[in-house]
Amino acid sequence: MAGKLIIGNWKMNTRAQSAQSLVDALLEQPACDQPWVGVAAPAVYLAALGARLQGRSIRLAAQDVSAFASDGAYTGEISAAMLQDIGCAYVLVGHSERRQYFAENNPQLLAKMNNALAAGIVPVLCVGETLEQREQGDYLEVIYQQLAVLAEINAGEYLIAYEPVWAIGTGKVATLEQIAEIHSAIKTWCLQNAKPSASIRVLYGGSVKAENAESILMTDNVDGALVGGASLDAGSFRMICQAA
Ligand code: G2H
Repeated sequence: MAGKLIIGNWKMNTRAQSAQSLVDALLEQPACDQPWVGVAAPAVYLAALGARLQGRSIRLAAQDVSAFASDGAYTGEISAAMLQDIGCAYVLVGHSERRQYFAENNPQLLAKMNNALAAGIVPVLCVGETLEQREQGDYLEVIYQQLAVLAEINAGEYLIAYEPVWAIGTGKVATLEQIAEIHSAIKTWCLQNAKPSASIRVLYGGSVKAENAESILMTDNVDGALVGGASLDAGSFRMICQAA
C-alpha cells in the first residue's frame, strides 16, 4: 500500500534517553526507516534526533512553530527557520490540543502555515470537530471554517490531518464511513476553495493503532495517518508503518 504517509505525534512524552531509544528502535525496522514515515518529537529533542536521523530515511517533524516570521524578542518561541535549521521536514499546525489549550485561531494558524512554507517545511494543518459539534450536526461547517486558512495560502505543499476531537486518545475511532465522508468533503472543499497544493493529501488521526491501521489506511481518500499514543511504542508503530 505504498504512498501512504505515517507521522507519529509523540506529544509531550519521552525524555532524552527514551526519545533516542525510540528512534533507534524505529531505525532498526525497515518498515519504519522510510521517507513516508515521520516522527513529531518534543521540540527540545528535535536537534539530537535530527543528528541521529542524518543519512536515514525517517523524516523529522515538529509539533508546533511560531506565528512570528522573523527572529526577535519572542521569549519561548521557536521559529520555522530554526526548525528548518535542524532538519525538520514537517510541522503540525493547529492540532486540536493547541486549539483547545492555547486558543489557537485561524489568523495565527495562517501565519504558522506561511512561516513553515517559507522555510521549506511542509505544514500539516489539523482539523476536526468535537463530540458536541458532531452531535449538533454542523461538523462539516466546523471543518470548513478550520480549512478556510488554506484559501489564504498562495503556494506550496501542505498536508491536512482530519482528527475528530472525540476520537483523540479516547480509544474511540471514527467509523470507516465517517472517515470516508469527511476526507471526501475536505478534498472537495479544497478543490473548490484552496489554492492548489501540489496534491491534496489528507491524513486520519484519532486512536489509530496496529489493529485498525490497515482498514483505515485502505479507506477512500485516506492518504496516511497521524498517530499519537501508538507511536510511543516501537512495535505498534512498526505495525502501522507496515500497513502503509
Ligand atoms: C490525535 C492523535 C495524534 P491519538 O491527536 O495526533 O493521537 O492517536 O493518541 O488519538
